[in-house]
Amino acid sequence: MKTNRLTVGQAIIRFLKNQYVERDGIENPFFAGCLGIFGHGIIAGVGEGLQENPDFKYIMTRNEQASVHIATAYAKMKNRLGTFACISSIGPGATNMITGAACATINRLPVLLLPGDIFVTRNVAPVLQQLESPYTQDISVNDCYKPVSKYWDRISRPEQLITSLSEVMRVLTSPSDTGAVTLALPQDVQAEAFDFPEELFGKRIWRIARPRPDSGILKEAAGMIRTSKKPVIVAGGGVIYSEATEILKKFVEQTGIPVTETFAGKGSLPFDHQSNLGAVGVTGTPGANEFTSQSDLVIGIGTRYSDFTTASKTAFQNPEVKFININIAEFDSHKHCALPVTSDARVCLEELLNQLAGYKVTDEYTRHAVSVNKDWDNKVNEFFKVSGSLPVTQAEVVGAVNEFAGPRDVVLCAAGSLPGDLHKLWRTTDPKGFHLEYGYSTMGYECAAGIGAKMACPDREIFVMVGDGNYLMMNNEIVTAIQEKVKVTIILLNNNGFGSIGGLSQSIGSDRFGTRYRYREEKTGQLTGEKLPVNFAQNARSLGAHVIEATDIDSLKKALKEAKKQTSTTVITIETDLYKGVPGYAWWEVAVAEVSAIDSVGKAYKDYIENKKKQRYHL
Ligand SMILES: Cc1ncc(C[n+]2csc(CCOP(=O)(O)OP(=O)(O)O)c2C)c(N)n1
Ligand SMILES: [Mg+2]
Repeated sequence: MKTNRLTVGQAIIRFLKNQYVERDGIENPFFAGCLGIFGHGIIAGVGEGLQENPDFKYIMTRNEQASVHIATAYAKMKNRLGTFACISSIGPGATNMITGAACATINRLPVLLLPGDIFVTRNVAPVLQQLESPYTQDISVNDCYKPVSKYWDRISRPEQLITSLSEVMRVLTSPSDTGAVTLALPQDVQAEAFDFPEELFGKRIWRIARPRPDSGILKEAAGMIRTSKKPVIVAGGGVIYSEATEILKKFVEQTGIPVTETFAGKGSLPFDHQSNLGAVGVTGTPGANEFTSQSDLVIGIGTRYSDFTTASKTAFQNPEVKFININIAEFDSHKHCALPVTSDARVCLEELLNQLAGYKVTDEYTRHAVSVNKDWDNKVNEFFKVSGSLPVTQAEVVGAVNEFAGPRDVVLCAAGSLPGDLHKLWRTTDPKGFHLEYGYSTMGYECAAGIGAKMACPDREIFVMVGDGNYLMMNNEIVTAIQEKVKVTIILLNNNGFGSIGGLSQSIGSDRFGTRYRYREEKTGQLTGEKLPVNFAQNARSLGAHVIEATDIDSLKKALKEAKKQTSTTVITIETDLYKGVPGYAWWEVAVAEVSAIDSVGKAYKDYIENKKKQRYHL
């Protein structure tokens, strides 16, 4: 056997740079490189391996959590056909990546995490940053990755790498099982040499299959559709990741079945397609929610049915409602006791369409879909209309950015009140135009993720829309964007606090307690004083960004034009109204205190119990 004497760190990098994926005959390297921050737990192992392999790009970031967000956003834009490896030292560097890992796993997006780990030799323990345990020596902070990883392993001997790396790739490239994969790398083992078999470093192509549906189940699905009166599609992220948007369009044009879209599924059809009812669920449009509420057959395609999609299980009110779930993951296809059509969305829709020849919903049903669509379009125009009063509303900002963005450009967001407004209002024209991380809704995702999205799609403008709270949580990667000459446009909406959680607080009777960015006031002892003097423009400028301060919609429009001409990352700041939001058209279950000394909480609890009555089990 021909062997190569390499350290574990060197072997990992040599292996990673030879992994490729192929789908539909198109082949690409799976890893775009490695992101991270060095420390004593990684520098001599993987760090040295990276230094020896300059053809595997190493990008230094500012926070390990952000590395994972960059990788996640890259993977999302690549429809899961590419990602980055993310490295960290041991201890806090490693635990910093756990939030990112959870975010990737929940969103079903592949990221490879390589945290350093404590010495396996143990005689030097406790090493700096080591968590000691009085009941076992076989534990470290990296065990915290277990529930948030789809595959987890620790390399305690160099040769374990040989069997582990194939599992790493199997899971990362599996459309049904993908998520965060964690390979914990003890700092001594990383630097140890071993005679690795030469074949480990050969080019390997992982073929991404498109599993076809079971023929019997598909026939049953076609039968259910034919006998349904009010079928509706819930399009999730799976439609986009499987590149099923073209066939979905054909499917709805032949059958007339209207489409509603989840956060990850928005863009499955262009917003102005007559059968696209738009956003569904808690942040859905009135039309989409009316259709799902009355539907007797819900066809979920590539959706996890999160509580935002199901309006906390109140979205489907027809007593006869049944579900067909087309999903690559068996786990999701069985949700709501659906007919489980476990398969790739694209091939499944092709086959299903063949079985539906001659079937079409009634003209009346189609006419109604068209009419609610028109109503919503007019409503969006109203929200986008500039009133002239200051501070501007968030909806006016969304409107201005949406109007300015080109058809292939991308809006990117994750947490706050923006996701809901964007879900409802944004007019998406391209399947990759709407990048919302709303599986984990990670505050801090935005600025980092913008870099990943731009690296995946350099030919698109990336508009990162971010609230002041999210920006304050993680704006550090602006430095990385400048370092890598990656240009994104960040629109920072400052409403001096949490519009989202403030509104939520009000709805549970708590009067926005603890949700505003204000000085602590002596008189009240609470955060009720003047607004805090944060200067966002100065902050962004200090990190190296080009900054434009807008005050109204006119200056915002000018700023967007100027930002487009810039070649480096640009931050546009604008103050927005904390209180003027877009209304919601469905319920979301958030717990309310059952007993309270505050009257408004008692009232909210009564409403809560009333709303809960609409909740259903789908059995
Ligand atoms: C890491 C994290 N912490 C807390 C939350 C809960 N949370 C969701 S949105 C939000 C406030 C976001 O503030 P901002 O970015 O200013 O947006 P706004 O609500 O004002 O629209 C909070 C605290 C979260 N999603 N993620
Ligand atoms: Mg805010």
